[in-house]
Amino acid sequence: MVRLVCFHLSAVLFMLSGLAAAASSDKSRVGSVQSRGSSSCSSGGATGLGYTYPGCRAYHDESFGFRKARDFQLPDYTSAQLQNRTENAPLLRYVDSLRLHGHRAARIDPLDILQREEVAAVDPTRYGLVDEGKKYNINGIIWTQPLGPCPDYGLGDMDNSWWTLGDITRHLRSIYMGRVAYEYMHSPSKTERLWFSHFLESQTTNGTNVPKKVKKRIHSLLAKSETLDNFLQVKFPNLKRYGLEGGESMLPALDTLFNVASQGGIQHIILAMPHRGRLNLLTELLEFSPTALFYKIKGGSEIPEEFGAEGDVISHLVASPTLNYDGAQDPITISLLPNPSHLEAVNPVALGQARAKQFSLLKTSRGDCKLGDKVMCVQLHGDASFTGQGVIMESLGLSNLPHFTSGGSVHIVINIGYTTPASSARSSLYCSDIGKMINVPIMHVNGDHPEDVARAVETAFMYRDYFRKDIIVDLIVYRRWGHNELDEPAFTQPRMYEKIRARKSVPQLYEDNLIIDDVLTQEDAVALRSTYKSRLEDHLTKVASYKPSASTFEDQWRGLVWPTSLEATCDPDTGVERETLKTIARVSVKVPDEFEIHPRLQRHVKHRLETVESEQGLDWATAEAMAFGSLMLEGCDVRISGQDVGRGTFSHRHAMLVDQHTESVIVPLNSELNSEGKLELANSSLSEMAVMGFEYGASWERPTNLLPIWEAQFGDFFNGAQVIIDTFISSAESKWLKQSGLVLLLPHGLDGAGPEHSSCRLERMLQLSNDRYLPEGKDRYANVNIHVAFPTTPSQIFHLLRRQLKRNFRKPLVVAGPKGLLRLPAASSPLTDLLPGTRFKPVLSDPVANPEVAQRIVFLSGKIYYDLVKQRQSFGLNDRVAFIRIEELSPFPFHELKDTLRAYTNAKQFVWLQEEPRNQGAWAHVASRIDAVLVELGHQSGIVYIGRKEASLPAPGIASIYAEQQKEILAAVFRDL
Ligand SMILES: Cc1ncc(C[n+]2csc(CCOP(=O)(O)OP(=O)(O)O)c2C)c(N)n1
Repeated sequence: MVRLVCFHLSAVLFMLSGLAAAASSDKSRVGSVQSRGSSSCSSGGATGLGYTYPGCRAYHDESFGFRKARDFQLPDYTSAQLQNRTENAPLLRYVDSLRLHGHRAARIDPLDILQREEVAAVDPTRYGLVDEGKKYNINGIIWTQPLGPCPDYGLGDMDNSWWTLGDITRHLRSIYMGRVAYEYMHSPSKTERLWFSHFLESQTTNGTNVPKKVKKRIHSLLAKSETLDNFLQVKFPNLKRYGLEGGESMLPALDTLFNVASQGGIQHIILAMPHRGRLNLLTELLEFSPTALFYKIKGGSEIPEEFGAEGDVISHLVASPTLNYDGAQDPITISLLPNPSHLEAVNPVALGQARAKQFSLLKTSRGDCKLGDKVMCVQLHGDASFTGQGVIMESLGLSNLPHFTSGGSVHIVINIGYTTPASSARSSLYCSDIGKMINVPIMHVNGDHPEDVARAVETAFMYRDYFRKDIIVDLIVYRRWGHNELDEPAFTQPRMYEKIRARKSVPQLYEDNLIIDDVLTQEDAVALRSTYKSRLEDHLTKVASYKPSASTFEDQWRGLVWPTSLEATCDPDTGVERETLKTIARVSVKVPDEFEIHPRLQRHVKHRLETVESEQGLDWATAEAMAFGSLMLEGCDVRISGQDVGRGTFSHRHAMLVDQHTESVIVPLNSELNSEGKLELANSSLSEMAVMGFEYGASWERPTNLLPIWEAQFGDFFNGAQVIIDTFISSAESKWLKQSGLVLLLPHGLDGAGPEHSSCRLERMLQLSNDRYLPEGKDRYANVNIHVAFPTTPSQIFHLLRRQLKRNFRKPLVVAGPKGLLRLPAASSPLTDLLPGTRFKPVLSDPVANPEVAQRIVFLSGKIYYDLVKQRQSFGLNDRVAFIRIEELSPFPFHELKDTLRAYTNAKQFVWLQEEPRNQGAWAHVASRIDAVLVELGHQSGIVYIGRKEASLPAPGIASIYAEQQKEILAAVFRDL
C-alpha cells in the first residue's frame, strides 16, 4: 500500500466555493435523511426510486436481496414561498428556463466549434423582466442558503430575499451557462430537482480561488500525463496507445472522484473503462509500474509463463491499488477491471461485481452497510460508444432495479469526439442523452478547465451519495491526434484539426496560467516534467531484468487453485446426506398456515412431498432445490437471475410463492431452511447481455461463496449476450487469468416450438471450447475453458450445480436444459442418485440394453433419449440397439466413453443421433472425438450421422414439418435392425 500525497480536494474546493458548510452539514444530514427514509419507504406504492406511483405494487420487496435506494422527500414550499411563486410567476418562469435551457448556451466546448445556440428562453425580457435594477423577492424561487440539516434542509423561508434582476441574472448565468452545464430538470422527482437547484444556487464563488496545493496537484497530473504521452510517442512511435492528449482532464477528474469518494466512506471502487487514456491512468494514479508497461509494449507477456495463458493487448491492462487520501478514514481500493475490445461490454460486469462486493460487505458488517455504502461503481465511456452500444441502455436499465442496484454509478464520458462527427454518430444532441431514459442527471463540463472538471465530479459524487443513483459527467475534450497516434484526423476533419494544432495543450495552458498567477514557477514546471521523464527512462532500462508476476489467489480467491495445478479437485463427491436432502425438499414448499398459495400449486407441493418421502421420482425442480438448499446449508448463497426465474419459464420452479390475497412473497428455502446461505431470485429486466454480464461480474467477486446462475427464458435468446460469452466467459481465463463459476441455464430442445424457442445453439458453445484429447483423465477438466453439459436426469443437474462450488477451481458451465423433461416421469431420479458417494456422470450407459448383444450403438445427448427408449420398447428391440448418453460435451469424456464402450463387446455400428440440423447441434464437435475413441478401441467402422439435414433454421416453424422430420430420424435409428 503506497501512501499518496494527496489533498482534500473536496474539502478545499468546497471551502473556496462557499460550500464548506454544505459539505459538513451534508454529512449530518445523510444520517437524518436515512432515518426519515426508512420510516417513509415502508409504505406500499414506493418504487424504491425516490418517488411514488399511484397504484404501484410493493410486492416481492421482502425477498432476499431486494435493495432499494433510500426514499426521502425534501419539504414542500412554505405558504409564503407558494404565495411568492404565484406573485412572481414571470420571474419563476425565467429562473426555471435558465435551469432548463442554460446548458444550450453554456461554454462547455473547449474548441468552441459546437454550434452554441442563441437561446431565447434565457432572455429575461421574454418574461416581461426588463428592469435590471428592480428588486424581486426570490423566496421559494432561487435557493441561496447553504444546504442545511433536516427538517427543512435550508429550504425554509429566507431572511434576506430581495435581489435585483441584474444580480439574479449574473448569479444564475454563472451557474447554468458557465463551463459546467447541468441537465436535471427532466427528473420526475421534485426532490431531486430541488436538491440540484439548491446545491448549485447556494454556491457563492462558483469554484474560483482553488487553493495552491490543489492547483499543483492538478498540474502535476496533467503535466505527467503529457510527459508520458510524449515519452511513448518518442520511444515507441508505432505504438497505438490511445493517448490522452486533449483529454488530460480525465486524470484530475478521477483523482477528485477517488478522493471525495474516500472521504465519503467508499472503500472500494469498481472501475470500468475503455482504451482512451488507460495507460496514463494506470501509471499515474493506479500505481502500475512503467517497467511492466514498457516490458509489455516491447512484446513481453503480462502473465507469468507457468500459467500457459495467452494474455491480452496493452490497452486492457489492469491494476488494483489501495490508495490513501489524506483525511479519509479508510484507504480506498480501485479495481480497474480487464475489458475486451468490445466497447462498453465491461460495464454490466462492473455493475455485477460492485453489487456482489457490497453484498459481501453487507453480510460481514452486520447490517450497517446500506445500499451504496462502501462500494461504488465508476464507469468511463467514450462518447461514440456510449451512444451507440445497446448494452449501455441495458445496463442503465438495471441500475435502479432492486436485485441489481449497488447504489448508483458515476459515469464519466470522455467526450473526445470521433472520426465520425456527432451529427452522423447519434440522433441526440448530446452523447449523454441516453441517460435521460432513466432520468439520470447530467453535467457537461469543459475539459479545458480542470478545476471546473474537478468541481463537476465532486457534485456528481454528492448526488450519488444522496440518492444512491447513477449520474453522468460528460467531459468535453478533444483529441490532439486521430483515433490512435498512427491515424491522420485531417483526412476527414481538416478545419477542426487546423484549430487543434494551433492550440497549446491542456496541461500547457493550465501551467501557463499557474505561472502567471504565481502558483508555480517556470523552473518548477520544467523540473517536474524532466524529473518524471528521467523516471520513465529509468524504468525503461529496467525492462531487461523484469519478470511478470500474478497475484491470482488473494483475498476472495484464497483457497482456490489454478485448474491445471496438481491440487485441482476435478471430480469431487457432490452427494449429500439423505436426511438433509429430504429436509431441504420438504421446506422448499413449506409456507405458513395463513399463507395461501395458488390452488394449482397444491399439486406441485404434493408431488414434491410424495416423491421425497418415497425417495423415487424426483423431478428436475426438486433436484435443483436440493442443490440450492444443500449449498446454502454449506454457507453459500445462490443467485439465479433472468426473466421470471422465481417461478421458472415453464412454471416448474416455484421457488418463490405469492400469497393470493396479500401478494406478499415467500421464498421457502430462505424462510424455512435456517441456512447461512440464501437464495436470491433476481427476476430481471428483459435484457440478456447486461444481465448475463452482471452475473458474470458477480462470479468474479464471490468465487467461493456464491453460485451465480443466469437462466435464459429460452436458450435461443442467449445470443443477445454473445459478446459476454465470447469475450468474457469463454476467454477470460486465458486473457486475464480470471476464473468464473457462472452457470448458464439455457432451455434447449426441438419440440415443435419453432425456430426461436428450440435451440441454445449448442454448436456455438462447443465451437468456443478449447477441449482436446488428453491422455490423463484429470486433465479433461483442467484444460478446457468452458463446460457444456446436456443432462437428462434431475440427479445430473443436482451434481452439476454442486460441482461448480465443490471444486477448488472455477469453470463456466453452460447447461443445455430441458423443457419437456422437467416433469417427465421417465426422466425422474431416485434419491439414491444424490446421496454421498455419487457424482455427475459425463457418460450414461444404457440401463436396459444388453451390452454383450447390442450391435448398434447410438450416441446422443438430451431429451430425444426418452423418445428412443419408448420406440425401442414398442419395436421389441431392447437387445439390439443401445443408447449411450453423452451428458457433458465439453470437456469431451474420452476416457469415460472408452470405458463404457468396452462393455459393448458385440458392437459393430456406431451412430450419432441428434434432433438438431446437421450443421448445428453437437455433431461437428463429437464426430472426430467419437471416431478417435473408436479407433483407440480397434473398431473398424466410424461414426455415422442420423439427424435433420442441414438447415438455416434451428427448427422448423411449421408443426407438421417438425413432426414429420422427428418421425423420420427416430425411424432411421431402428432401420435394418
Ligand atoms: C463494439 C465495438 N465496435 C467497434 C469497435 C472499434 N473501435 C475501437 S475504438 C472506436 C471508437 C470509439 O469511439 P469513442 O467511444 O468515442 O472512444 P474514443 O476512441 O473516441 O475515445 C471504435 C469504433 C470496438 N472496439 N468495439
